Amino acid sequence: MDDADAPGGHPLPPGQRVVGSWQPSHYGRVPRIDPERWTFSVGGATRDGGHMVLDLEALDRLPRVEVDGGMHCVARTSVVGLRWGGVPLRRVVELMPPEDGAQHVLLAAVRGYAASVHLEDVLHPDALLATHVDGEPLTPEHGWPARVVLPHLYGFKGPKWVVEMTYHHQEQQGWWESRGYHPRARVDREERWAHQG
Ligand SMILES: Nc1nc2c(c(=O)[nH]1)N[C@H]1C(S)=C(S)[C@@H](COP(=O)(O)O)O[C@H]1N2
Ligand SMILES: [Mo]
Repeated sequence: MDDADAPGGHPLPPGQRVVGSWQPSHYGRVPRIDPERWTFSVGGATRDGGHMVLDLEALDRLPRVEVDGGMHCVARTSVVGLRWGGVPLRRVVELMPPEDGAQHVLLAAVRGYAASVHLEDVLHPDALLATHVDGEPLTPEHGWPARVVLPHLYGFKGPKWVVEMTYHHQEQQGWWESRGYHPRARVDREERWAHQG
């Protein structure tokens, strides 16, 4: 299937349809997060065996970028024309790099949601630890104070209310991966289900 263009000339991945208004999509209630206590930690199989903890002030001091990217749900709806703001995840990886050969990353949110991604996708230039969208802080239902955004992967790979990133030598099973969804989940290849290979 060819890529179609969504309204406004935004590229639409194969098998997706555009929805006009951006409805939040997640299980359970929106968590209440205390910004004074929120932290993002990086650990697991790190190169130096240590771990790093960023609070919101530390995150604020890191270089920020803006990236255009849609939100493509694996259930086939897409929101296009979003402009995300945040810290490139590869900058975070540079601060606390993985051990050689640790190619798998588990991104974990509050309350047990997690997504398993390849290190290569975390190092993608558009991969963000996002705090803003369209110039405004994220709303609570879209992941405030911070979420992961990987615009080239299906939305389930980007935990809202993210709190942890860990490196692993073996592929991990997050919330959707353990329910049969694709370990890689690239939108350009329509990698929706694990059994597609
Ligand atoms: N913590 C958490 N993050 C989550 C989810 C969730 O249920 N919990 N759902 C994922 C799915 S399936 C999608 S499509 C996107 C939706 O993001 P949005 O609600 O901002 O559009 O969030 C992802 N991140
Ligand atoms: Mo989704």
